[in-house]
Amino acid sequence: MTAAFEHLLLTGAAGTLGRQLAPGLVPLARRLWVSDLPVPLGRTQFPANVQAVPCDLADTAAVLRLLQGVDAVVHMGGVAVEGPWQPILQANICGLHNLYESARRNGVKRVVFASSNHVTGCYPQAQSVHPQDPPRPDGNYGLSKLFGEGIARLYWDRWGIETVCLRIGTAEPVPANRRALATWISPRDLLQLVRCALTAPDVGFLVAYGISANARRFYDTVAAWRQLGYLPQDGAEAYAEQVEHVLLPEGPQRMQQGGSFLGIGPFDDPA
Ligand code: 15L
Repeated sequence: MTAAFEHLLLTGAAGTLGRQLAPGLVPLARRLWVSDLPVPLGRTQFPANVQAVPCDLADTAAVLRLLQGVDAVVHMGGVAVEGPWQPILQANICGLHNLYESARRNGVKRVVFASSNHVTGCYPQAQSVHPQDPPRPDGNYGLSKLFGEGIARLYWDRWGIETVCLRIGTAEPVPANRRALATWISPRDLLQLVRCALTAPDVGFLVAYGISANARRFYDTVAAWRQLGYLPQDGAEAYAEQVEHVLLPEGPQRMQQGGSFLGIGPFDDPA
């Protein structure tokens, strides 16, 4: 594979998805920088030709420096689960604003943004959702990802930075319950999807659900996948016998697309 980018940046590189993706992104760039908070980054091993650069996304000046000379960003950084507002505000909202503002000032051309299925997690599981249907976030985390999609749209419309927002489903080695038979994405499919999102021509602003070829999917994936050239190799149905009896608790967690996140909160954050 010839390098598509001179200088590619992966944020959230010490997280589960960042660690999984880093080796597969190496062939795409002459220089791959990987970033995360100093402590988790220091504990993580990366391929030899990858440079690790610690950075707190909430630190405006540090993010501006981090993006100097960068052509494209795979943004996996931030809080990845439902939880109280303040940490999500800092990492997923202030951090993302810093990222896009620095991208604008540094001439970054494209961002692949790890959005989430939780942007539409309050839809019933019985309904098929298209990326252009109205958002129905299922908590603070889903709401922050909706902000992410909003800032991506703004920076495309005003400043010409392309973004593919990947509403990633359940990115785990194998599906663990019945819901995941709809939402699962395998490690190799996730890598293919991220590569497609980095290299597909003329994406402008695009939202795509990130799952494998799951027969029970909740989403209408056809148009966005075609635009990206994404052809998933795996499907959760292969695991149906093992996990379809594993159910989330009765009620919203079982009925709505966001699953277990519908069982978390409210948080009664301190004022
Ligand atoms: C996500 O967006 C989360 O980052 C992850 O922790 C899972 O909960 C996943 O969605 C999911 O919905 O299974």
